[in-house]
Amino acid sequence: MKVKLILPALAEAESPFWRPIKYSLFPPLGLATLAAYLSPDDEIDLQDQHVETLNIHDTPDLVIIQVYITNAYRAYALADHYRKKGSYVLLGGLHVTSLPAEAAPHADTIFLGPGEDTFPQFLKDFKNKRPQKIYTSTLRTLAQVPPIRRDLIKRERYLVPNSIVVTRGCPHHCNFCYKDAFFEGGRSFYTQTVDTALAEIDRLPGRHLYFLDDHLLGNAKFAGELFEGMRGMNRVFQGAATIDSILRGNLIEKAADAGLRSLFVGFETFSPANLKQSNKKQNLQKDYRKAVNRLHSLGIMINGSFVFGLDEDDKDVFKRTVDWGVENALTTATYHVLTPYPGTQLFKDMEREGRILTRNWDLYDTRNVVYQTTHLTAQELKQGYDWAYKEFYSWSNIFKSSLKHEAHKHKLKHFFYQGGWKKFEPLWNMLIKSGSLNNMLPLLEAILAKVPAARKEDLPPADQMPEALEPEQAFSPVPIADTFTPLPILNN
Ligand code: B12
Ligand code: SF4
Repeated sequence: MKVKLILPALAEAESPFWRPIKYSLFPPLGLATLAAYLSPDDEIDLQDQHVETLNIHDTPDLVIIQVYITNAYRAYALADHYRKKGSYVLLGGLHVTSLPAEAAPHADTIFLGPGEDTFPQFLKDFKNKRPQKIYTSTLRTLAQVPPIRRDLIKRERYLVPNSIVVTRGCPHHCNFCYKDAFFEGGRSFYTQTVDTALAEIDRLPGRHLYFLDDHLLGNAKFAGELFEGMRGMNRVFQGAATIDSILRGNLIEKAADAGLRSLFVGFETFSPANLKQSNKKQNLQKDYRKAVNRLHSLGIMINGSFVFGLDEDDKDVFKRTVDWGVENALTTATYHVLTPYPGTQLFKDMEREGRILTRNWDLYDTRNVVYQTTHLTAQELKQGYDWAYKEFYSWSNIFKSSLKHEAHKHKLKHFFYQGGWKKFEPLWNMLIKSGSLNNMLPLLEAILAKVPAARKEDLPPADQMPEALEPEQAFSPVPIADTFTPLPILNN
């Protein structure tokens, strides 16, 4: 059977703010996971529209399309196209799960929730010529998951081909998050066995890994054993976790020992009222600064995530948030305009209150205001969000926050990491165009090498601190392999 798997490009691909590098980070892991259930005899073509031009002139027997909210319209158009040609079309993923009635007219079969239980069932039914219209996932386990078909991934097109997920979901229930809706009808947080996770890690070439798990430290027992098992593997990795898990016990030290070098942390807001409204209990009464210091003392860089537009936010929230990030030397910051995704509790609440202003899903990209705000006007919110990004990534703030670190090496890492991500766009584009993005991987691995805790003798004399440098100068005199830090980060 001829099978085509497609990740359609997000709407942003056509916007003037399109950043090719952001969409050349990670391969389509969900689709490669599903492909593992296909037969070795199947002729499989996996296409990711973010990194290649789609060939739509073929006629596969089966077409599998992954739908996110901002690629939904494109996904539906592709589905219609292939159905007209006589292919059998499947739609699944987050957006289909949130709005099955919207997706169903474009597909022969739709899938709600994760695919590990429903997709193999569909394949059996399809073979027996009895496929159903809808499959809803209820059995939540990663026990029998076959190895991901990574051979179908065009590794050279991605900066981070070694993305990996070893858990699904998250133990928390923030009201703006997709996860409760997606995992409805079954467990919403579960893990692989430690042995399976270690075996998958072992199969990945090179040193660098990016864990895409929502909350890598979410199950302390699993994570502790995983890090224990990874200790001898000589890996460097990045991931995401919550504030409370950073502050609790010694899991974060174990993670650092295993190779954790940068962490995505959901700070979201400083307001207890906002946290309560968002049901973000795990952040309530937690000392954000203490979490930051703990990570820095372990040489772990921080990508802080913040949401603007929660009901208690006022005009000062943007400056407060940026200043805090600079003051606390966050390496990168990801800002979001609050976005009520369909299916979430937040969407339900806002819909009940008549606050949803548009159902144009292309605008649900966390950069646009799609709901009725309270203290801020929509314009203030959008302008404040844009200002926050510009301000945090201004050269003066990049300098300022870099200098907050004690170790000289850490200062330089921070400087180039932050600058590299936001200021080197032409270089990224050139690498993508020339197909050599993946050649940056060894550099990335070198950069993620551990920064030992600062000792006094490591610090250069005050007159040699990078304060004295102008931005242009700062790039040239430093050996690039030691400092240039093009670290990929999620979402900004
Ligand atoms: C990697 C990632 C990205 C990458 C995506 C590129 C890529 N190649 O995958 C990048 C960096 C580009 C990205 C960008 C953004 N992302 Co993102 N991202 C993720 C992340 C961390 C991992 C995705 C993943 O690989 N999961 C692991 C695989 C195994 O799961 P999966 O993809 O869901 O696939 C499974 C099922 O969905 C299902 N399935 C999927 N499709 C199909 C189809 C069929 C037919 C079947 C049977 C089954 C099926 O089967 C698979 C196996 O179970 C998720 C969080 C998460 N943990 O999932 C957020 C997530 C998807 N991102 C999110 C957001 C908000 C964004 C941004 C808007 C953020 C921003 N401000 O920029 C942007 C832009 C997206 C946009 N404009 O819409 C939200 C989505 C919310 C929503 N309701 O859509 C998530 C869920 C994060 C969160 N916690 O809120 N993201
Ligand atoms: S902690 Fe993160 S992944 Fe977990 S429910 Fe909250 S927003 Fe979602």
